[in-house]
Amino acid sequence: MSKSSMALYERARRVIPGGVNSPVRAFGAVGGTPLFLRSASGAWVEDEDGRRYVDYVGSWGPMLFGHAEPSIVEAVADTAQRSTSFGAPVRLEVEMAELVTEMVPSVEMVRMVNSGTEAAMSAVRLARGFTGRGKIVKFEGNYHGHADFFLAAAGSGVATFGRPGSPGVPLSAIRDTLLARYNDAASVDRLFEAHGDDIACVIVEPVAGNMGCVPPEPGFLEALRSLCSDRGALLLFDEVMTGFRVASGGAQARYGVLPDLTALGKVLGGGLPAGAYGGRREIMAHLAPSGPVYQAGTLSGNPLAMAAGKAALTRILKDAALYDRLEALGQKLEEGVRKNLRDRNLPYCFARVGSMGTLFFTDRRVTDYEGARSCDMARYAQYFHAMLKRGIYLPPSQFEAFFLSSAHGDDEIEQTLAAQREALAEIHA
Ligand code: HOZ
Repeated sequence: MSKSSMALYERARRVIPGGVNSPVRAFGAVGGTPLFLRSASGAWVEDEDGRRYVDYVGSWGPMLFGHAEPSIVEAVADTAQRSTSFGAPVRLEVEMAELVTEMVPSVEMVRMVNSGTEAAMSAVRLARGFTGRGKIVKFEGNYHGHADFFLAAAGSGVATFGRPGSPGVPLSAIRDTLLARYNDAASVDRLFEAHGDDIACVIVEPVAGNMGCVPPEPGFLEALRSLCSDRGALLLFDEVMTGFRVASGGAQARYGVLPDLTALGKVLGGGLPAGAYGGRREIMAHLAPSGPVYQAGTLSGNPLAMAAGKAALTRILKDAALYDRLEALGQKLEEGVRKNLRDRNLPYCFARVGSMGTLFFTDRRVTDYEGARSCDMARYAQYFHAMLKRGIYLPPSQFEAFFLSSAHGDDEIEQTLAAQREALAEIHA
């Protein structure tokens, strides 16, 4: 056990609610003391006691190239010399917007914000403003940040702590949030039947990552596309996790289904706080100051975040084989995990899309929130700690995806699989 982390956690709990600035970090679902990390490089993180771990959290997604990637660090350091914020337009914002519109197929115009939460909630406001309709459809177990109207059957920390929503969210805020079942287009159809012309948008994680990784079933995203088009509602992809992660153009490029609006974050900011939302020009033109839908932010388009994001996106564009390498790495990990679990009589479901995935402890194939919740959380907690003590840092919740980076290599995968063999023997003893 990390002595320094325990000491820091004690101090933290006196001055920070729960000792953390974002709930899932607290290890609430797996027990024990969260690791306090002090540095990281490539695929490795180091805790306050100097112990090193192969990192599969990747700051919850942004670290596509691993930690302290030199081109990102240099870009940030260089930009910081000329000010950390202007609150005025800067060249880097234009360059970033050009990169995003070049890379993400459905995005013709884009607005920068500071987080994925802000991107998703602003995109919904725009969808409502554009359509003049009030209701939204979201999927159980999907998570779009912590805006009030999203906190109904949400994934991530809300699921981790087994809450239906959150105190403080008035019923009036979620009255217009309609819930559908992930991978079940018929459940969306029924909502359209009942609420016809009142639905402004259907928001979906095209690959769910906040109830663990749950890929879309063939035809699911296509069905959402046609339902929205037929009913005059907008299709909003929350690609905060999948954007620049499952392909350079995100899930919409990987699956060939184009939404009307897209929320971005994580990889977009290269590890600095950044989010964005974008889409068709005629919709984006409704945003202030060109249109009436208001949204603003002092630090939006912040030069440090834009510099880091530009460095990350430029690196993606320069490396034509990046996603093939990530896929090969993911495949190697998956094959090893399946081999380790063979003949163990330990029910599991391994889901993976490129460099994101989840090992669920359940005897069924996980396709929706109910399936994700059927998992054996106690077993995941045992597994998590058995891996942690062998130097492998996994997400501390069954409801979060793991992430690989381009800095992971064969050595890290082999070390992970060797640790897993021992861990499985321990938890299955
Ligand atoms: N909601 C994030 C993962 N899905 C967690 C962010 C954090 O705790 O840093």
